[in-house]
Amino acid sequence: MSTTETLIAAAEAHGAHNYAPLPVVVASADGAWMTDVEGRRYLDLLAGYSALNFGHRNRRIVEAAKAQLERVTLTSRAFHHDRYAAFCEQLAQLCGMEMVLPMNTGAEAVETAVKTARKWGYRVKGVPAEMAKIVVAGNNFHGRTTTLISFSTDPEARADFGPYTPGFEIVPYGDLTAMRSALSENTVAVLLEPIQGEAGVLVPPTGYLPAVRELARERNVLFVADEIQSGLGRTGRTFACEHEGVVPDMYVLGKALGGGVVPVSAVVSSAEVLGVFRPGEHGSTFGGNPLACAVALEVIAMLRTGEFQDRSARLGERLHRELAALADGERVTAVRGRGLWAGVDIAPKHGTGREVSERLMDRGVLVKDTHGATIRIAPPLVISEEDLDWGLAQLAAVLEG
Ligand code: IF1
Repeated sequence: MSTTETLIAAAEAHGAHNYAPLPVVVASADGAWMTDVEGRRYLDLLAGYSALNFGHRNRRIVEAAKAQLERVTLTSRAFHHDRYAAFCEQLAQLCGMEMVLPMNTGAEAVETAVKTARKWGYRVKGVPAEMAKIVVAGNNFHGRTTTLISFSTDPEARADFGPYTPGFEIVPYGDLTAMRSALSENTVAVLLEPIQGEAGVLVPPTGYLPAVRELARERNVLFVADEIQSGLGRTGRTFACEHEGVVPDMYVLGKALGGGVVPVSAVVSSAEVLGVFRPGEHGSTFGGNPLACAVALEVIAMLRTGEFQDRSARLGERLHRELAALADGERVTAVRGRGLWAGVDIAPKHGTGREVSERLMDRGVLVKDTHGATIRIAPPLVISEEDLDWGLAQLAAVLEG
């Protein structure tokens, strides 16, 4: 057996089978490239679902992490530490908001948003006890906790994990009429991905997000934007909401905030909204730890210059131009996305998204399929034009015959 086969067999023997990874075993990575245990190189066109926006082992981020590793890594929130204030202040500023509540994973941050909205509903809006409702969209992906899968519409994510958390109403994504009629006196929040990732990089109809923004304002409902995947440069702006001039009441951030090094997530909002918390009401052992703050501070500093957003916009145009050329119905049937982010529907005669992903892997390109026919492309924002072109040429070659 090859090293790859041996390691995969061992992983399957002792690791739960909650994933079906492509049969590649990565040993090292740098920038937009990964190297497997056999020494083969692969162009990473997934970037850890946007967790690696700045590339693998980004120099600045690794240096920031190393420096912090030599000072202090964890204090717990029982004590203050000297990176916390700067992290909160600078993240709030990047978001144009006032307050930050740090957590670790995306799912924890969405859970935090749910708790924040409910508490705000009871304490500020005046919703009767236990009556708070949150409106969400069909085909959403917000994470895998029991509450978050309670309002998933994906049977794989949901089945056999009940009983489910009540208090959520699901409306079709992009349907303003449905959204309007779902809002009631007891609605505390609308929770949306401004572009739905797992659903296949679904961009809502133009005008939908601004209309929901306005509706939420009129009805005294919090507009919560899950920008865990879409935020922090991926779409060519700091936030996907910006493309339509929308400012939500709350951003939920994760993935790239940790620079591809450590899990860092956060809820960012106004002092009125995040001000609802009192000591003991919410938290996390690792949330806002010194190492996480040091890494995130470097990420924030990098985003402040706008260079990664610009790069994503510029390379994104190139990506979408080249994908549009493949979208002749014979090779690709549809392309969606913004910036360096695309959902590509493969014509049925070329097999499933998974099969195309495997053929791309054989050519040294790594992507991930979703929903049968779709592959999603989300390269590190640091990818070079030449590498991007080469990766897309491999896709074109796979879709030849
Ligand atoms: C996996 C998907 C992508 C997210 C949004 C919250 C979370 C995610 C908008 C939770 C996480 C991940 C999870 C990852 C695969 C990936 C994913 F296919 F599952 F949907 F990117 F498209 N909000 N998305 O996209 O964040 O708790 O994972 O940190 O393997 O489950 P998390």
